[in-house]
Amino acid sequence: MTKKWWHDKVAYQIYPKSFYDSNGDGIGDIPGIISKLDYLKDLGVDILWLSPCYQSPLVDQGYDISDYYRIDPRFGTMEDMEELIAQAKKRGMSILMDLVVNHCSDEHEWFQKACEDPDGKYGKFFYLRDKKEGELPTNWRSYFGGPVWEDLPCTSKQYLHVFHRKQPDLNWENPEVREEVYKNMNWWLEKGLGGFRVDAIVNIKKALPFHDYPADREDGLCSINAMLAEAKGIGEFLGEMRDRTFKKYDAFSVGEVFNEKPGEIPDYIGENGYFSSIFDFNETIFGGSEKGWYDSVPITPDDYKNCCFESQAKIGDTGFLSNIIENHDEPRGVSRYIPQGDCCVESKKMLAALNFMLRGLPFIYQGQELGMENVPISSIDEVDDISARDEYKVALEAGLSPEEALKVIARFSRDNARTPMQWSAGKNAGFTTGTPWLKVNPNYTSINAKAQMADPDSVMNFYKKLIALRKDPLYRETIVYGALEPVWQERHNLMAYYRKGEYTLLVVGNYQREEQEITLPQGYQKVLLNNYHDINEDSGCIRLHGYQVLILEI
Ligand code: TEU
Ligand code: CA
Repeated sequence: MTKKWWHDKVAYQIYPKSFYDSNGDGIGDIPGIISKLDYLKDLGVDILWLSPCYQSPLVDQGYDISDYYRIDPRFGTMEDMEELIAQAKKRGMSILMDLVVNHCSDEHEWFQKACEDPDGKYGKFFYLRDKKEGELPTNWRSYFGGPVWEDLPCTSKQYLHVFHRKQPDLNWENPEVREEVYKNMNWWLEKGLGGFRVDAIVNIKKALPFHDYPADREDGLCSINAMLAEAKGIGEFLGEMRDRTFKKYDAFSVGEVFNEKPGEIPDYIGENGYFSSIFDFNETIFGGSEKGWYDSVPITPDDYKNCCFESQAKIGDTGFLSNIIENHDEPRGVSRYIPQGDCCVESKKMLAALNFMLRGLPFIYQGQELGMENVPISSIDEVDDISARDEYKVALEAGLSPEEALKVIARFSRDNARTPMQWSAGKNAGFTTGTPWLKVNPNYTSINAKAQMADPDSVMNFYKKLIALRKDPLYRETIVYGALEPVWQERHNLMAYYRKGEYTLLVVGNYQREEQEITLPQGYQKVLLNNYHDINEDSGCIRLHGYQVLILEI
């Protein structure tokens, strides 16, 4: 495998709106990020992915872009962005922006022009169909609920949006659209970006000609996945994108891809893959249902383990997965992957180590390093996330009571990850001096960065140790490139694996509150990390404490 500059890095995702507010308007901003660069440097992360901060109506919190060449004034200015790139570089860090090009905002100039002249140049930037009374062009359901078709204002046409109606899909079959996208990407890369996280990219290739699929809910509509499963040839677009943009800059790119077929992995992330890496969503997708969030099955520790190992086996040494515990679309990982009632400092550290030591590139989502948890909600009116609001309706329509539906939303709402970063025990968790745009999780008085910095046993300091271990010159090669081999996979509530390279490391986590025994006939050389202060052992037999995790050199 050819070595790449990003292989041994650690990445960190920033959700700008909720990271740090520098001017008291309640909204996190780029100057706020700049002021926290030293915090991030101290944590040890190298690559910073920023969720979108381009000009946007913020209907989907920035994933609806109305100008790809502008920073939204709420987040700052272009000068701020340039300053951020420069300040990051000074500290040996690189910035990734979010590339959202499956769709733009309906407030983008292209869409405005398409409304003015649907048969002209910009009409061809979108998927438009003639409107027929009482009939939609297809029966597809948008990701955020309802049909994907909406009337094109002041015309006799309708346009396609697989996400929100304010996110019209761009027509990637049109070479002019692709040119515009590449031009913009190169413009940003010229500014010194490290690369891009590539949003919702699996959606850019549609199965043509459009047709209906069997309905999968009472609403008579079908999931977009039915259409995507039939769409062939996305590789042509992605290969072109790679050659015209990333490749020229040796940029890092990570794709939001979750429906690749096993045989296609080398195309995606092999030597000359479309992307540097793709996210592993196996655990986040687990238990999901086409019916909606209300119908999903909770994940158990054994499921979690099997999901991780399945992904690892699938990728092998073909390339690099990007491993996540959570992101801005998911609930907090500690609230999801740790059995209810057991979420504590030890179990949070265990989850961190088990995920972080997997083969691939570790991504930390803001606040994950503090063990931030899901936020309690008492009414649907408190919820901002458009996806959660739709899923609430879906749950009610399926017959759940408002209380039950609210419980579902509390479990899955994307707001869980979007509450303001908890910097201190001060007012608004130290996030803003004004009124935060989204409610702060009330647990900030006990879970916050300031307190954790001062506590050697905090979750944050454990993350620092994990990051330092990945960078330790002695073990780096093994952790970055070493093979992953599951151990004792069939054992209940135990997740263990070897990382084998120049050294052999054993990562083992007791995924339950009860103690559990393991035997190491050959013993071990050294303890590299332990979330407890002791190891209870007796002649080759280790009695692991509840949620104890160990990283041992064998
Ligand atoms: O998400 C793409 C995606 O697949 C979503 O359907 C995701 O499953 C959903 O958020 C779950 O509720 C990306 C972004 O990460 C997300 O924040 C955006 O809303 C979406 O694209 C549209 O740009
Ligand atoms: Ca602000």
